[in-house]
Amino acid sequence: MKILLTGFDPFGGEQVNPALEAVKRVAVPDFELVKLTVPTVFEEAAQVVLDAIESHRPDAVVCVGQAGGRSQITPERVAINIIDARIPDNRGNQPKDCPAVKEGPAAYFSTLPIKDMVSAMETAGIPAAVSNTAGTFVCNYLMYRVLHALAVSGRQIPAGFIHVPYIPEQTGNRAEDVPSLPLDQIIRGLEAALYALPAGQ
Ligand code: PCA
Repeated sequence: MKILLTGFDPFGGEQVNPALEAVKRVAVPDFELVKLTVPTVFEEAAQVVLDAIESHRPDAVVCVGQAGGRSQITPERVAINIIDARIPDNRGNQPKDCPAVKEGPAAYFSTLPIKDMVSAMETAGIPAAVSNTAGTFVCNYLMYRVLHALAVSGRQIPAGFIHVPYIPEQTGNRAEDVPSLPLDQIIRGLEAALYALPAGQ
């Protein structure tokens, strides 16, 4: 089983992206992992991942991003066909109120086993929950573009998105209480989630 596992680069003034740091360190000996760094840039993000799907022909696609402020690892249930950027991406683009894909369907559901992934993470002692919104920034955009491309090409492989919290190194100096999760827990959580993929059981 070959899994394309992607992580976004740091954005929004952060020095690190816990998603990328975790993706780099995830190890699941039973699977072949193809790891990819994705720029936090509209369009480019989708281009890079869709190209990798074409060249590597993975059996599953799991994209990972940071959701600052969350306290749990959250497999996303749904990607919606809207971009409404609250901050600029890493190239200064800040599109508002436009579709991810013109005339695409309103939304796509994740085709990852999100409930099994949450159970697997909880069993491993890692805080996890299904999320019902991937936001309206680059993460939701990438999830939508990947699911749309797979739907259009008729390729039925599990694909979707997982958001991870900040790591304590990002939140230590803030005055307000911002939740975080240590990197090693994010790594173990992602590993547990990957083992919930059908061929991993
Ligand atoms: N999180 C952002 C984009 C990149 C990332 O890691 C998001 O949630 O859209």
